[in-house]
Amino acid sequence: MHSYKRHTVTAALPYANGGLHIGHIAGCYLPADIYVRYLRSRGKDILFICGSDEHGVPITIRARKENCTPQEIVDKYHSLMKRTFEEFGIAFSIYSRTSSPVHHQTASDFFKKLYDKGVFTESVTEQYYDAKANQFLADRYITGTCPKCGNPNAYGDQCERCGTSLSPMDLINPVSTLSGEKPILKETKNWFLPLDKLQPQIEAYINSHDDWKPNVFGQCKSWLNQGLQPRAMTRDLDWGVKVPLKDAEGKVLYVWFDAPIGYISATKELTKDWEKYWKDKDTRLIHFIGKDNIVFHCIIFPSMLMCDGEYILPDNVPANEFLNLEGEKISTSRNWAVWVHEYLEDFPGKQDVLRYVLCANAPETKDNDFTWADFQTRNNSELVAILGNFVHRTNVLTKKYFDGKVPAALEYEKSDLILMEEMSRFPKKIGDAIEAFHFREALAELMNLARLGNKYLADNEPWKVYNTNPQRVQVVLNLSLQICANLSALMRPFMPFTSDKLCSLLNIAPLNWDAAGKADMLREGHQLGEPVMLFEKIEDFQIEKQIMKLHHTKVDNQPPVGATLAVARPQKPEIVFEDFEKMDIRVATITAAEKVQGADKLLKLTVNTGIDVRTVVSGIAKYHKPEDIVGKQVCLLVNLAPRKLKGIESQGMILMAENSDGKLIFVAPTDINAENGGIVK
Ligand code: B3M
Ligand code: ZN
Repeated sequence: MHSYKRHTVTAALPYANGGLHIGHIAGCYLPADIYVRYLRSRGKDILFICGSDEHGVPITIRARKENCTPQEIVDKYHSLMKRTFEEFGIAFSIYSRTSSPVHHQTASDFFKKLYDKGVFTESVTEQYYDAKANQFLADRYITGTCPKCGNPNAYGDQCERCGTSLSPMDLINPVSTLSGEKPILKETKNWFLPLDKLQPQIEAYINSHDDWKPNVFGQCKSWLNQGLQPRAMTRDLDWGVKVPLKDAEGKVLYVWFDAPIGYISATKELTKDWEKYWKDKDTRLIHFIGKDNIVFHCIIFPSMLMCDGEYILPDNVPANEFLNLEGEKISTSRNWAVWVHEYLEDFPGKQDVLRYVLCANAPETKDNDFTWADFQTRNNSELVAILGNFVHRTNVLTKKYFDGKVPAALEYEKSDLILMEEMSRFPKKIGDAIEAFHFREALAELMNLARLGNKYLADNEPWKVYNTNPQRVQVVLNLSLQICANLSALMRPFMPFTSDKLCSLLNIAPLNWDAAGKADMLREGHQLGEPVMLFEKIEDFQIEKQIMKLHHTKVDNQPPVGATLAVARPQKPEIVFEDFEKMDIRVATITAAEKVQGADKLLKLTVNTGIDVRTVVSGIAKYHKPEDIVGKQVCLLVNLAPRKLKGIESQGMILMAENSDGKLIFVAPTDINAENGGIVK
């Protein structure tokens, strides 16, 4: 445990332009909440700060889309997110918003102080401008091709595919998202943070934190290696915190300048004592974020804090990777997401099931996948079968034999002593893992404690022993109940709702972390409460319904304007219609697929062409798993002369399109009415 006097823990301020999905929760809010709940349970002085990020282009773009004002957008989504967090049990000390007057004042003062200190460089530069819309095109108002990875849909501030932070000038083939037009260049004055000059200080700061998660530290190093560039801290926009200077009409602070200051303003709003949470060296500042926010929290915000000079710097930034959903990237625009407010409606009272699954499967070290099948399995075979089952059996047996009162443990056997010794180690094991931000490991240990309990019951078989040796059963149930009490305390950071239920079942007030580990948490004669089920089975139909919903509400929109290959190959020489007509292309369905031994690129496919069932060998193994493509309809060139590949005769060729990253994707009928054998022409 660090010897800090207090902690300030922040979780990234979500943009108030939509709801919260499981990716947000798994990436940032749940780990932060577990961490904070743990430290609170250890009696630490800790603030947990969050709020809505209500400025920036994401908000104004949404307002245009929904045909209303930015203020209406942030009001709507701020209250939705606030309520969702509350209902999901994310226990912020405060959930504020950056449109609040306190924030505007704080951000404005922060800028002014740096300005007065001469920190910023003022420069007139040419920026992209949409002549039709009469507007400068900052950040997400502009898209184009990423110069790093060729993603044709990179934003003016960031490429979401490769994570590179960009400026509009970096984009190849820039396009205005307002009009779809090619923008012109126009001069404008802005204030820049000279990150280039600050590089040595930032470098020293980052290097003193080589204990950060490898993904975080690595990203910072790669930024530093490329050499930091000055970055504009103001924008030509009308939505945001006004730049507090005379000659700055029509300009606002860059959203990434004002948003992190939102952590400070929210703290101010919460307590008069805010300064000690931000300026006292005995305070440990920790930012929980998703991986796309690393540079802002590890480089830009610390630079701002350094320039001010009075603030402490983030001591750790435990960023997670991304969570995918059913094998695909979560996407708000395609509505490929599980929305937490909808989950809460569809699974009332089951916050902890989702909390459990998202933690057990958190993208801590690499991107991970959420599937509804895994959700069901983890509920049924872990929460119900291990944790719930242990608590239930202990409770029922105590009711049956001892009227629901904790029996006395008069004489321990060796196996009991071993059990107690093992039990005593859990608070430290779990706590150490949480402190190291290894939340999955911590949760796995919690389940091991329940497993230990199940094994103890199974080994001792109180239901068999009672008739001959009721005294032995007293000991066994006493210790099993002690495990239950331990579980109630140790599960609290992860599953607070279930911990409450378990406390009411045991008829105790919530126990602190440091009380756990012992075998005297429940006193002899203590009356247990009414039985409650901690978890219940989730049925197949509930899962099927969710999967159907996902597919039905998915928006299969075409990629936005500008989604073309970075470099398209030139057109081939002209052909006549008769040339084309020679090709017999049919709709066909893949009915079986397997890997080809000794060829890591090839799949052996069985396809129903409507004419016959035949074998096709296809070089797509790198991009598609056999199990994912069975049942898929494709377009197949059926009259291509057969040829042998790795000894297998291939009787046709599947049409595929090649993406800019070389990935082969299916050119397939999208209409479910397509019939095998249909001619493609
Ligand atoms: N609103 C970005 C995001 O949601 C952002 C975080 C601000 S934290 C100060 O990705
Ligand atoms: Zn990129």
